[in-house]
Amino acid sequence: MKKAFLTGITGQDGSYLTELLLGKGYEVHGLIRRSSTFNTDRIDHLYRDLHDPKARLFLHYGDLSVSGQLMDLLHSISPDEIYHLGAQSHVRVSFDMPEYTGDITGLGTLRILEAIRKTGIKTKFYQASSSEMFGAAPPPQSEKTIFQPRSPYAAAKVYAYHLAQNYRDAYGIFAVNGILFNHESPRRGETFVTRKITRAATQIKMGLKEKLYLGNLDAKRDWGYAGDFVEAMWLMLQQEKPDDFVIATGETHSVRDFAEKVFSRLDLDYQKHVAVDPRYFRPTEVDVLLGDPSKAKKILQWQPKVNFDQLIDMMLAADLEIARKEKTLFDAGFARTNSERFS
Ligand code: NAP
Ligand code: F7E
Repeated sequence: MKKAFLTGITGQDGSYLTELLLGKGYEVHGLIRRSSTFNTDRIDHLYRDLHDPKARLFLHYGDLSVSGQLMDLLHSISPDEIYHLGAQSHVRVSFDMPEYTGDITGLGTLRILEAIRKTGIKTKFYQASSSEMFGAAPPPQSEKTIFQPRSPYAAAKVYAYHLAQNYRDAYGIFAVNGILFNHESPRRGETFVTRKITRAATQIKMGLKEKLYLGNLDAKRDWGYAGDFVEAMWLMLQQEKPDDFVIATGETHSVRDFAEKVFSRLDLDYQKHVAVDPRYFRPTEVDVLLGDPSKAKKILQWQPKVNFDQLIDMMLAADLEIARKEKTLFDAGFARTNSERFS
């Protein structure tokens, strides 16, 4: 039985990847942070009591800021594959918390790579690199495009990208960079723009909210489905030689297009409900991301299965269900307030 170790297992991608790996018969170990509220919602459906002999998912407390403990964990688990997905992953927040973002998103990668080097375990390493690294570089962006990062998050990811390459060259570690463009799902964090829109639009539909405040409506992104993208991560670690790959759909849409489509699917006029709040603007913006995934198609034989419209339908169906439940609670007098959260 192959063993995998995941950082970021409680995040969007961690949950889909854990499903995939358990489905393939892996034993999965995940790093989780201690939190005063539960942070395992996305993987609770996969968890079996540890007393169950069939349990194959194991969670370990830890943090990407603590290197000694990462070393102990990797030494004792000795995984065949490491998927390093943990990060402070919000671009807007990285302007508010640049030092923390550098520590977790940048140095966090160094700590894992050093743990691999120092323990001498034989393993394969996946680095969650990002299309944000391309920043101001004109589209389409491929593995050959020069990075022009536009945020502390992107700068930290560029640092981590080069570390993965350096540890591959210097120490012969099987380390790959998956340069993933934006990928979304019903499990996307609620402060990323797609989910912010589908959550608010469905609440508006149920009469729980009137307005949705957004930032730059003209930004364009290459949005795919997270379930498809985690398959590409796994494929990268099944290759004979380590290499770096862009994973994208090859289509781009503006935030305005996304909002318009979502509201019209619900028979609502987005112009009536969407307002711009400059609070959500970024000091420097990435205007257009559009990936060229031809290398992944050729070498990994990977291509996305879920298209833009199907992704929207999937997210809307899930968020309508949540909004219906919220409406029931609201009508019964147990409502949570629908005030804006940070995003
Ligand atoms: P996400 O939902 O924000 O999940 C981030 C994960 O990192 C969570 O499990 C979080 O734990 C964990 N984490 C944060 N700080 C940590 C710390 N100090 N120590 C240990 N764990 C920590 O992100 P995602 O969308 O799944 O993305 C996965 C990875 O891919 C990230 O590295 C992200 O930067 C990168 N990426 C994402 C996209 C995308 O479009 N989704 C595209 C390219 C690259 P908690 O649950 O406790 O917060
Ligand atoms: O913003 C604009 C915003 O926060 C997308 C992360 O997973 O993908 C993600 O980063 C666009 C930006 O994602 C709002 O200005 C407008 O242009 O959903 P987002 P992101 O910044 O592209 C990359 C690939 C990652 O690696 C990251 O980890 O939408 N936008 N109005 C808004 N964005 C947000 N969050 N909130 C708004 O109200």
